[in-house]
Amino acid sequence: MTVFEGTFTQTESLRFAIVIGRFNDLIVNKLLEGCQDCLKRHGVDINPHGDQVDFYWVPGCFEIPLVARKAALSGRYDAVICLGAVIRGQTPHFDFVAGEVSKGIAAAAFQTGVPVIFGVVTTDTMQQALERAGIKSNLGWNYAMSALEMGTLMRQVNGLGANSYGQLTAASATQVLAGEVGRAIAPDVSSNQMV
Ligand code: INI
Repeated sequence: MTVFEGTFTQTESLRFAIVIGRFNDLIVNKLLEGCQDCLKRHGVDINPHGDQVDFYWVPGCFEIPLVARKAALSGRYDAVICLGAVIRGQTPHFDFVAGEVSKGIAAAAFQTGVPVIFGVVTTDTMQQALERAGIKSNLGWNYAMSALEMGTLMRQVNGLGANSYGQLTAASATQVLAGEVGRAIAPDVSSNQMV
């Protein structure tokens, strides 16, 4: 039996894209702050001129999936974090925007095999959005945690099984066997079985 689990350590080589919809920027900037704070406190260099995090700004949530998918396809990132805010009270097309961004983000992950984190706050009121963006808690932090967990998990999954080239990555398997990556208990890796 094998247990694969993401970790929140050994983050120095991870790379993230953060795709941010500017609409409702009061909320979104707070989510971004929480997200960056979490990454930084888990050892990620969040400097935009550094190697680990790139930032993509788009007008609103509707535009997020296109850029998120493109970023994921680039092969540069362990995870793509999508941040946005859709507030029902403000527009009759709440349902269209919320529906498209959620479907689009899910599709981007499925189509690319890269974790694409749904960091979009959808609320009925601005008050509720504020509560989720810092007044009570800051969900930006949680979204970064999901990205760390999924990014490290997928490195294990891709490394142990057939990776994108259909081959076992020996170095990754060795790391897992040595207990360096997560808590995975590796099976007979010579069998090259996908989990
Ligand atoms: N974009 C959001 O990110 N949040 C919203 O609440 C929102 N509302 O309510 O309209 C919103 N609209 C803009 C949309 O995302 C596109 O940017 C725009 O329609 C241009 O394509």
